[in-house]
Amino acid sequence: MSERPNTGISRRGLLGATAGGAALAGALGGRLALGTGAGVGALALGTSAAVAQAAEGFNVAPGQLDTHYGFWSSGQTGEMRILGIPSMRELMRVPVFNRCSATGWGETNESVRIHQRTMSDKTKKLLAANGKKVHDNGDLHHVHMSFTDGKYDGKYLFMNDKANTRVARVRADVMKCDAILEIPNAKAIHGMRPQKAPLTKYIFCNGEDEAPLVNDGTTMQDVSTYVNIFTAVDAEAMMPAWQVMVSGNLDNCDADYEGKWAFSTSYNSEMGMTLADMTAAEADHVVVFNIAAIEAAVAAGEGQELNGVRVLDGRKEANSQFTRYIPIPNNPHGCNMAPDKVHLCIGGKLSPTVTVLDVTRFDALFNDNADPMTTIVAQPELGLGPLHTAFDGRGFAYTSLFLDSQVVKWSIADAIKAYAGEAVDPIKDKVDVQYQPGHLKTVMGETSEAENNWLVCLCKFSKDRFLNVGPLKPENDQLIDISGDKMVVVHDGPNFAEPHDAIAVAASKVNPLSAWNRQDPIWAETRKQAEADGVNLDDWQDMVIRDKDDPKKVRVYMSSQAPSFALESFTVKEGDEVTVIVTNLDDIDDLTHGFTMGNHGVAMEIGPLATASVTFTAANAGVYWYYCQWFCHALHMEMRGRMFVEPTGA
Ligand code: K7E
Ligand code: CUA
Ligand code: CA
Repeated sequence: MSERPNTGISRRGLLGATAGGAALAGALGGRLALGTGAGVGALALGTSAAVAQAAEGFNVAPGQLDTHYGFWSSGQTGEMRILGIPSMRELMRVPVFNRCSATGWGETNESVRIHQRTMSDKTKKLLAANGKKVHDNGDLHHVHMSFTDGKYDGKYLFMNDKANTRVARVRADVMKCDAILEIPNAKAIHGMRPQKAPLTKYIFCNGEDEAPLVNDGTTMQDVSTYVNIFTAVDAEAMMPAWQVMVSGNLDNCDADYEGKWAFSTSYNSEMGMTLADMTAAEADHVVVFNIAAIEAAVAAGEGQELNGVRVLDGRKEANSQFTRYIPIPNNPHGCNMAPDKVHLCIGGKLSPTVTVLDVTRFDALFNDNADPMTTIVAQPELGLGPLHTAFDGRGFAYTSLFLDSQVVKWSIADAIKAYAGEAVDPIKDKVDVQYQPGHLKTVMGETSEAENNWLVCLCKFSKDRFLNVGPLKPENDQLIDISGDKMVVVHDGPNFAEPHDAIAVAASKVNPLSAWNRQDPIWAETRKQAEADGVNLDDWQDMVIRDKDDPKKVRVYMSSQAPSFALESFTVKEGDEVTVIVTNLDDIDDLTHGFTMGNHGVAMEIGPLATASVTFTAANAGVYWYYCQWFCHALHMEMRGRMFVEPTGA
């Protein structure tokens, strides 16, 4: 019943039944032959003994720890997730672009300040007009860690929000978001990568959607005024450093190991507005960005200043030293730099090929105007719908085949030989995955320290792999053992919408705190306000303060120690703007308190030694209970108090 993985390209009937499969099949001009439906249950495995052995390695017994952190994107859920590898257990969710009911993220004053800190004035006005404090949704595709010398440095995690053109940063010491930047001028940040070397000075951000550079409605019907924008964000300041206008749109990106280049794929070199137009050309391209040339031009004040950012013209017709365009067939997608520091792999998507570029030849593109085709050193035909490529430390590459629902293992060296005319097959193995894989990641594979143990493959469809939970199904994150010659799928992991990408990081690189530092900058403004109010946040203090200048504003300071809040009750008036500031004085491992105000839509997390605050409007007169919603003590239920709301005029 099982199909052998190495007998060429398998066809699966169920592919045609998916929207993506159907659209792609159409775009492929019917090249996708629909099979017999044999795909279901046709998991091709080497031997059951190999599976058992591999599964043994993936089992993390109770009380044992994973060897690696996995940092997962969550797509339209808007959060970052932390999983253990190889157990694939979800360890934590870190809200970023989303509103989180548990932690109060998106509503606490600290998180709202982080959302608003770097917003453009225009955005603030728009939001004010909507009566909303923040966008509380996001489409988070890519999570990447900061680098030093081509290795993860354990400092930050960066992530994109395609929906609202933003990037965010999570501090790896506390695993909380500490900056969100809405990028001006660009539209829809999709591909996003930190600079790998000498350190992460920039976050490279691809603008996927085209729009007029000055998008004020005056030329919106005139597509010839549309541009796409590549942005470098200063990783420490979390502010835009510079932008480059490009020809064609921008999809995924990566950076080299010398700090000289960034590169981005484009699927819409046609600048088409319809599916037919976007797939019209035989080839699109990769844009190579020359960072030194761009920095020199920015320093010299070239280009134009727009919304506080210097914008350079790197479009084809500008003939600048900022960019070069390398033709790639056909609507390419993935953009992955190999740990050998030389080879850049571009997934062909509509082309069954991965194009391998030698980045050491990029100097000649700029210095000698070399033919871009001279940078292509291999173009192996791997199967249908190649999207992304991952790498181990042995020179093998692993490419996801979306349409074939497979992962293909191939040798970069053999692909280069084959391209030069030698009779070698670069393909070493294929394994079925369930189903339609997008990103896939080896452990440390986007750094110079790639390992040879696990491959995580993030499948877009789970279909029949789990109990049916209704029309909306989970995605399927699969763990593949790559330690031997044959790849072996050892674990299916259902996951909620919608992991696109993940990275796997050795546990030794990540060392988060167990309790907060009382001086943490996240609540610096709250601390400043407390000092102005004469409140010592580091003491078991309780105070209710009515603002001298604005008598509608009340600040309630209380600390918490299991199992009680310092304040058993406090009193405000109807319609008061109440800010509750809670400091958790417990420093015991894992002793988190919460603060929930009944019937006010207010709840927040207060971790060990943290301060958190939330502002709300006191509702109609009456008594309202607040309580700790984080189970903290045998008397946790008793950890509650009353807010008395007096009628106005009382
Ligand atoms: Cu391929 Cu947004 Cu990285 Cu999804 S992208 S798969
Ligand atoms: Cu404090 Cu529950
Ligand atoms: Ca195209």
